[in-house]
Amino acid sequence: MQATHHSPPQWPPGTTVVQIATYNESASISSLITAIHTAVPHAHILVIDDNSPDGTAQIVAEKADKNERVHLLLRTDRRGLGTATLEGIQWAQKRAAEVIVHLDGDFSHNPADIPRLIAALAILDEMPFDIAIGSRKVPGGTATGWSVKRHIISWLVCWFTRVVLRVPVRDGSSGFRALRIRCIESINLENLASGYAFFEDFLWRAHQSGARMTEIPITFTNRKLGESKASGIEMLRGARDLVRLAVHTWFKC
Ligand SMILES: Nc1nc2c(ncn2[C@@H]2O[C@H](COP(=O)(O)OP(=O)(O)OP(=O)(O)O)[C@@H](O)[C@H]2O)c(=O)[nH]1
Ligand SMILES: [Mg+2]
Repeated sequence: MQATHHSPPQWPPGTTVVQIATYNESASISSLITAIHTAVPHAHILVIDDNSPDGTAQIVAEKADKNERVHLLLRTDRRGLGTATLEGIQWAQKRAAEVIVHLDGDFSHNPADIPRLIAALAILDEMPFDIAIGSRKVPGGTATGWSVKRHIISWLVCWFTRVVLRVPVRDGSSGFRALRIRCIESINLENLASGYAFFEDFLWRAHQSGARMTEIPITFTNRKLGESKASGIEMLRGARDLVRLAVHTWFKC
């Protein structure tokens, strides 16, 4: 099985790519792909898998063989949610996609919400939005099934992003977003956080480059299948990356 790197086709204007970074999501990936295509039938779906030992990539490859709108980007030499998400964005950019949506591979994000996120980008006024965030922290948004500890960590990270990093959104750590590809061209993508802090780092850079952001309420459901990859060590790495960003924000170094 090979990643599809060579001579990418150019898609027609208006193409949407929905991407999912996966590591050991074999329990949910097949039904998630089906649910995404039910919500957005014309979208291409890209799964970026880091050679999961549980065979997630094989499941996706079988679906991709049968459906030209399903794609697998298999990475065999590296790991990381941040770098996987970034590679997915760049993969779609090379194919001239217009909108990218990314979401988790464990059904915590409801694929039925994707059309609302895309619609938020399409609102026509003088300056349409570049990024629509599926937000748990605006009225109507929520996270279900979380422990008190998880709520506190999430609150702290979002507070830090809004107040210390000065990114004017309430749910800066949401991994459920729709992005207009055009705005990515003006964002500096070098040395983005490679792990879970990718999402805050990306928004921070987007804000610096003048991207317009909106938040759409969603219900986040704690994973029911598979296991979390958000280990203690990943959380610590994320915290370190956020502190680095804060130093940069306040001291410009
Ligand atoms: N490609 C890739 N995907 C990853 C990696 N780590 C996590 N993911 C995926 O990133 C998404 C979010 O990871 P989760 O483990 O669900 O993290 P979380 O939502 O903070 O934690 P839970 O609420 O416990 O599920 C899932 O689709 C994971 O499979 C990685 O190293 N590489
Ligand atoms: Mg999850």
